[in-house]
Amino acid sequence: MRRLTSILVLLTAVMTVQAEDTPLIGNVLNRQTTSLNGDWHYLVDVQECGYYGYRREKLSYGFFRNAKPQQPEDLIEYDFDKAETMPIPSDWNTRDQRLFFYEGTVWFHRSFNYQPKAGHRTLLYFGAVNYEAIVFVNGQEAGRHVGGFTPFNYDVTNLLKAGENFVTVKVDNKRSCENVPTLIFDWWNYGGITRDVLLVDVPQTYIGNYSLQLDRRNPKQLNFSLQLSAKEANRQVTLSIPELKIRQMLTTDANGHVSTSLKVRKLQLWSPEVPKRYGVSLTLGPTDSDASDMVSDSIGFRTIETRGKQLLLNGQPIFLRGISIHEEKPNGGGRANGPEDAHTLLSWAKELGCNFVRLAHYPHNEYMVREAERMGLMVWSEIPVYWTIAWTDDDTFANASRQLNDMIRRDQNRCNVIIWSIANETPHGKERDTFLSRLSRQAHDTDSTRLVSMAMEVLAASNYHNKLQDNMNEYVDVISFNQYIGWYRDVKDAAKMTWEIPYDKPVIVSEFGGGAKYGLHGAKNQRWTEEFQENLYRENTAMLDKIDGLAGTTPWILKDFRSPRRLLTGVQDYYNRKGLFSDQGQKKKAFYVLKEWYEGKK
Ligand code: GCB
Repeated sequence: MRRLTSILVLLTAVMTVQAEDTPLIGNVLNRQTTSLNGDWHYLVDVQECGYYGYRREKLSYGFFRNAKPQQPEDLIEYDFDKAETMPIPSDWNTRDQRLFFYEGTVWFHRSFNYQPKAGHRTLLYFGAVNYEAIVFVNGQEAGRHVGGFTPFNYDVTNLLKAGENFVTVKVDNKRSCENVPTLIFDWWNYGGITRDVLLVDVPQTYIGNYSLQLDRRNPKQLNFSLQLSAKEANRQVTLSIPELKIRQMLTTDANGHVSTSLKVRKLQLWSPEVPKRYGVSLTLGPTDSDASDMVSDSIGFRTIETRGKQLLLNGQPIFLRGISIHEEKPNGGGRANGPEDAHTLLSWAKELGCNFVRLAHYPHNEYMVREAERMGLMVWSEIPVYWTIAWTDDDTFANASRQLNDMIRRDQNRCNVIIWSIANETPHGKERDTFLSRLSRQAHDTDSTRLVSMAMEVLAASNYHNKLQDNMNEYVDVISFNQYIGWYRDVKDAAKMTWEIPYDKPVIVSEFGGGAKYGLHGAKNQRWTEEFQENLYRENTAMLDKIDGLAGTTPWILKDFRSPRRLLTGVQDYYNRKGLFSDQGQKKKAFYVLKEWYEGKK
């Protein structure tokens, strides 16, 4: 017993070396990184006994200690080294058959060899973990994060040592009323470390994040700002864009911040037709010293604005030929990640004739946004404020607000992102309005160069007349709404419908569609057949043409996706079948209807 006590005292002392909560580093993919992707050991911990004792007290000697028996009689009831492995990033539901429906805690663990650079700092970065992550390095807590689709990082310099290290993550994807998303949502609650894990090597003070964008109103002016990781004054920052012959030296203020505006004369703007990006490099001096930092980027420039009911890209009216996409692998489901998945999904959107994608219903992985930018696809990016959130809960608001912030901070230099969406199909009410109007203000304050929208609902139509009425109209730049005529309502109604959107803003129909099982054929009134879906698309596109101010659509959805709400055996089998592609990537008949309609919108 005495031996145990002295070990505990020692461990508690070590525990006090806490890592700091670190602001999100920008452009992580172009930093000096070591990947921790690959095989991680995992343990499924249904009762969280690796974290809580039998009276639900928090253990100071939980699984994160990675303890090993020291004496033959020692009792330790777990061993990561003997546990099974799964590749990271991934989701446990499709990696382990036993975990297909599992919602709860899984521990992930790996060891790695690392030689920290003298005088440098190391960040531990996660692209996303769904839903709650508690991260430990060498047995000590580095930090915890809530929210399944945004990146986070910790400064783990003080927790690492030269040589063998280990990282342990407690991942918990239990749903709850107060979470964002909440208890009920129409997609699979894939659990796990679903995006990249990286060690980022940075100097003591480094380039934290930065923004380089075309001025909202003046296409001859670039606005630049940069924040160092520390409030260090008089550091020299050089911004260079060789192709534009720009080389600007700036000096940080007392907050470690620089900002400037630059006049540019001949600028090739980014557009879906010519997705031009410029090579940009940022240097923190003095160069050739250990204190220097360098980040390179590839940045495009464009303007996006509204004029009455028109949407203008680079000053010209544009129609958004879009499609909604869930972040699922192109063939067979499971969470998508990486450039190949992104390329395949986006190629399908291109084949459909799209110039726009709605990345629903949460921020997708960074590869998706970057690949879309490279391929000339504009993006709608959204946070999972979906259906009925706990509107009056302060923690819920803080969570949504943080997700919004981190989504914007990660992608603020991706010029293809034109719309930040703050919600999907939320119930009208004062408390919702307060919550969402705060989010809208936040999005505008954080980023003035993009538009804010949300997917609204048109409440039941009377006499075939649909009037959109939502108090949030004044807080958004673009009016978007979902409608399911032909699926949740008779398709024959489509031709009779009239639409009134009484706001002088552009309109996007952010969802419409219906389900079909690929390969199931029959009459056009037979539900679940490809013909039913084909006819629904015909009727809907004809109806949409009559909406005044229609500036784009993002039908629901590119590909069948997994959902626990879709239980019809033999047809749905836990897939929402509204895809234009099957879960295996086969095209359904409706694909061609939409493609043809989009042909006419060019
Ligand atoms: C909606 C939701 C979307 C669902 C879709 C459906 O309105 O926004 O998340 O998956 O309907 O299939 O019912």
